[in-house]
Amino acid sequence: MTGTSTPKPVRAALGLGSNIGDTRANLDAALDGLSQSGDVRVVARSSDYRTPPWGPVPQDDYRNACALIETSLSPRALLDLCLSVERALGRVRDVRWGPRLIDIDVLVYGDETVEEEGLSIPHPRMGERAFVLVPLAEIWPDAPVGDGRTAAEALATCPGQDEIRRLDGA
Ligand code: PH2
Ligand code: MG
Ligand code: MG
Repeated sequence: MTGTSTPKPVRAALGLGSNIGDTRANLDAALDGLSQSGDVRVVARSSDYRTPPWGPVPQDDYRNACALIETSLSPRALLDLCLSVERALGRVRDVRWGPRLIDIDVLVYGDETVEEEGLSIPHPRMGERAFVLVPLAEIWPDAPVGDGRTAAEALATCPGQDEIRRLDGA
C-alpha cells in the first residue's frame, strides 16, 4: 500500500459543470478522461440539466450533471485526478465562482467526512444547491449530503428547483 489507495472500491459521487464552449462535449470528455485513467469506474451518469448560475458572478447558464463512480483512490488522489482531467481539458482558473470550461467536484466519498486543506467532503453546501441535488438524487437518492440528510431528503426542501431544466440528450 502506498497510502494513495484503499483496497476495496468506494462508491463516490462527482459533480460536473460547464458553461463555456461545447458544454455537452466538455462533460463527456471529463467522464472519458476519468475512465481512461483506469482508476475510476463510472457506474451511472445522471441526465444533464440546464441551471441558472449560482453565486455573485453574472455568467451564462450551466450544464450540470452528476456521476456515480467506484474507485480505489483515496479522497485526495481522486481530487488530484479530477483536477488533472480539468487541466487536460484546458481549464484555466481565474475568477472564483466564475465561468468555467469544466468543473469536476468530489461531492461524496462513501460515508466518509474529510476536512483537509483544499478538500472538504461532503462538498460544502451541496445540500442547499439544486444544481447539485437534482442530478445527484436522480442517480443516488440515498447519498449523504453531510448534514445527516440524504440527497433526496435535502432536495425535498431545496429552493430553486423550478429553474432547472432537464436536457433531453441535447
Ligand atoms: N458552479 C460554481 C458557481 N456557480 N452555478 C451553477 N448553476 N452550476 C455550477 O456548477 C456552478 C454555479 C462554482 O463551482
Ligand atoms: Mg463547483
Ligand atoms: Mg471545483
